[in-house]
Amino acid sequence: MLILHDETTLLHDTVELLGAKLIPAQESPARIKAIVDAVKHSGNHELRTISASEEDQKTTIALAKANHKPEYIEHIQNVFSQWLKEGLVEAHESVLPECFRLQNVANAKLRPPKDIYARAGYYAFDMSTGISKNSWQSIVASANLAVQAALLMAEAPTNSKNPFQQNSPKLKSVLALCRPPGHHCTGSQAGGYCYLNNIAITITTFRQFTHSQRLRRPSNPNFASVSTLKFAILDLDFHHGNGTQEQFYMDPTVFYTSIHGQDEFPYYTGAASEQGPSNSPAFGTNLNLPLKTGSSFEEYLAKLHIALSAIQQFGADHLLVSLGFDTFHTDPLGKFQIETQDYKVMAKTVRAMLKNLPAVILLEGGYVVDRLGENLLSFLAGWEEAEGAS
Ligand code: OKP
Ligand code: ZN
Repeated sequence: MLILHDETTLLHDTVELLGAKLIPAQESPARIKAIVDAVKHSGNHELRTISASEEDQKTTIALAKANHKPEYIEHIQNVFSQWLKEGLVEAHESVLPECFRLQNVANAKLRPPKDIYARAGYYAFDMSTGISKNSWQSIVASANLAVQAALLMAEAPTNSKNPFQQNSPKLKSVLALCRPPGHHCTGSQAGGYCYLNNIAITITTFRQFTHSQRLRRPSNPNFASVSTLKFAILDLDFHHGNGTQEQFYMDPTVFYTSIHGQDEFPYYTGAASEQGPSNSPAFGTNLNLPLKTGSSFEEYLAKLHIALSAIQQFGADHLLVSLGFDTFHTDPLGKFQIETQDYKVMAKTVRAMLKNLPAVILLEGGYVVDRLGENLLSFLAGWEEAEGAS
């Protein structure tokens, strides 16, 4: 498997609340280090360590604006230095919100508060999503991995600056080691360790690319089909990807399906009844498969078959996987009974049923740091076995 990594993703280093205590965030740089080490030692995969150029960063931010409000992006980028200047935070500390959006009957339209301290709460929905000195760099590097993964899969035209496309013209799958993850944040609120929705940015990249390709090469034989590209998102993280669901809820060209812990974080979404807007072409393009906490891998597989059949029926052009290893049986944030060897079966099942779909796999959660490497390798082994590739 081709695996994309950027060391800048390790810089983000924040804290979260555990009960009344502030602890180092479970979404730690050590997660990526553990995965990278395991991949290197396995020798079975092609690890590409990249670094986002200034131009890449600009492109990534521009693409992110299709999914996030500009003022939200500006806030995430600048809030730490603003707080530092005001003496609200020290260089080694993190911005954490305190007062959240408050709906009220008299004022339906919410506006960001003038108070710089309060604004952190306007642009977040929980206190697990701190912003440290270098968070922004990691957030952009993470999203850029998603962009580069899409560019690779989209087979950039020869006049593209994409340095990878020459090497891998028939790439079937790519994995991006995104950190921070992306599936919880919304268009204007960070949450659940997420700041930019990497999956949504991947889709925007595909669309943008096909758009420019159309302009450049109007005689492209795929001309008719590229304009109606369809995407299927399979969310395998333990938590419901509320942010991704929201980004595409009204969009009939994007199918979202998720298997996640019932009544778990983020608590207010993920019900099976959330199927898309009724009386709309997007109805039925959202499939939530909540699973009781404590469920076995057999119970998980039953849901997975439902998700995969639905994706087959939808008929997507691209598969996007939100991959989380917090479904692992000892995960501090997950509550399924899944073990290392099960990830091999899981991946093999997915790839066997969706064999010919070009796939972009993005890392989301997974918090048992010293088992992350072997769990990922197990997943990749199953995936490649089904793909029949090296
Ligand atoms: C992100 B992903 C402990 C609460 C943690 C946030 C969970 C985020 C999961 N302070 N709540 O989907 O793995
Ligand atoms: Zn998760």
